[in-house]
Amino acid sequence: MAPELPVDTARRLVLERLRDDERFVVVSHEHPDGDALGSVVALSRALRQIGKDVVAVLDAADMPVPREYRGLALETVTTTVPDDLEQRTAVYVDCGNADRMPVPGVREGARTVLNVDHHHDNTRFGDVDLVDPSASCTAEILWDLLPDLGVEPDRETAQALYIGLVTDTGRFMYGNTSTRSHLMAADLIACGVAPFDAYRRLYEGVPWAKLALLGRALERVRRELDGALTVVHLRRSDYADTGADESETEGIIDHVRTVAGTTVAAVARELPGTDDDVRTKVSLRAADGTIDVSAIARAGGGGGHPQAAGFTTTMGEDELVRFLAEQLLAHR
Ligand SMILES: [Mn+2]
Repeated sequence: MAPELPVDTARRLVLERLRDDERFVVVSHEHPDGDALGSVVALSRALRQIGKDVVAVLDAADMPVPREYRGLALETVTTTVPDDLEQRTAVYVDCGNADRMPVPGVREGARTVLNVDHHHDNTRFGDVDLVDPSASCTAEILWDLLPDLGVEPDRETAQALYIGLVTDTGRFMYGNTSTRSHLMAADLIACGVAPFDAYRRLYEGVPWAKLALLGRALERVRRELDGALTVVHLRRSDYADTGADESETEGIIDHVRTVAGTTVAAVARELPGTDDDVRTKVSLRAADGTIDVSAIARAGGGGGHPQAAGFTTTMGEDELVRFLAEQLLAHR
């Protein structure tokens, strides 16, 4: 593990590499969200704008990306790791820990590894770790680097950054929303972002199957500890019956977390696989800000932010609910 550098030192070292190196590979975490995808696209475009050779790689299993992110300028993203990897600087964006790296071999094979992220529990797996938990999103850290790289973002780059910003701040509503987030939004709008277009792409055009899955989820809500713990458990059959795909689980937790009296909200969903291998992905939210849910996620083998975290488990529904209840009581 690299020594923990002050953020401004790390920022300077990352800028040096981005300016001086010529060939890059840009990657993010598995099941990339708006910030991960927006950051991959924005950084790749920005570096190309200053003449760099950039390969942006997503795992084939993560393609195509969820419907709401298809407006991003993804045409240059590939699923193949370049064979000259040992001559490239790898930039990991929005990737909190080494277990969440879906593209195998990049970290081990690249010449240098830059780790640019805002997760407070980032495992600092890079040669240089620019980890700034005060940033609302990784896109915000990248946006802040652009002037020093001599990049004036074009409309597509600005849109990619904006999607990271809007999704990670919960449309400028979560606690990570700051003066800087709004200044960034103003700047990106000046670069040609149309907020209403971005809103429509991200939050409208909802497929009927997604609403049907939400209906199923709301029927399944369990409230434990007098409602302090609110859990939804979705089975494989729920996806088969409604026709929803996994990515359409996103957003369900935002309904659950708003219920009065909730301290921790959880949405668990069974991952695809065989009947004797049932793994469940659990997303957690701190609903009233009194508990650091990343501590619960770490106890379950995962990680994340104090307000939003997750893990994957082989526990069945009742065992999982008991585990979450115990954890909630232990961390309250
Ligand atoms: Mn993020």
